[in-house]
Amino acid sequence: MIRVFKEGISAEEAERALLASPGAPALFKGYAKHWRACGRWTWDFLREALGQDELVVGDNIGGTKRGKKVLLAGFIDWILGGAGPESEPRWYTLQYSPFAKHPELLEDFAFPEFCRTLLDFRSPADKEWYLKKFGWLFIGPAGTETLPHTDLFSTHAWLAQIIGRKCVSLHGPAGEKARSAVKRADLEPGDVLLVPAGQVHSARSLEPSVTLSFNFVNHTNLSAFLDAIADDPQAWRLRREEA
Ligand SMILES: O=C(O)CCC(=O)C(=O)O
Ligand SMILES: [Fe+2]
Repeated sequence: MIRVFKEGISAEEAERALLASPGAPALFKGYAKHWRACGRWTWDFLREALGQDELVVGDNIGGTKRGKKVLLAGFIDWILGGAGPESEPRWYTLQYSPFAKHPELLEDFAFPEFCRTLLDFRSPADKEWYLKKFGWLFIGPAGTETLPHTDLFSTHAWLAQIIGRKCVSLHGPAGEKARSAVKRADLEPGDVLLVPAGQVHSARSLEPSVTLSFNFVNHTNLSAFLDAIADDPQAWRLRREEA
């Protein structure tokens, strides 16, 4: 079973619970409910604030064969208009990271206290790089899919559900195919899910959906993170160089 913490848990309680078993996924019901993003980030708001952003959408995340460039405004209109016939791909934002370009969005949420990151660099340039490379908005209609994967460089991730419902599956160790090895976390707006480093996960939206997510490093995955960089220095260099 995935650990579920009831709404109303304090930051201290959440932190204590996670310290007791740092490697396990955890769902914090309603933890983000009081963030300004929950409520403020409506479809209309996102269309207004970010509509002129150009981004790439694909037919899924992780195995995408098709991709196309869109303006977010038009993409939101397509979602709100019913996302076309079933035969059309469930287009989904791929690697959309608006937080460096739109830093005012950062005023509308806070990293959960139990997800403080050592990657939160001090210099403005490094901070901007972190926001661009490790922060995501996943936006799409009902039925979008993210295929099973682990996150980059053995980072942990926190996901906050902002609009719509989404089902995240947490899979057993690689090779273990049994359905019983899959645990489900059903996310509603305001829920926060912690996906620990190395955890295979996949996702499917049940309704038109907006999910906010950041990858992070803390003391529990720092050595795995450094190992991942050492194992693939070229990939790390590319990530550092990309603007
Ligand atoms: O919400 C999704 O579709 C994927 C989320 C995810 O894999 C992540 O944030 O690491
Ligand atoms: Fe992921």
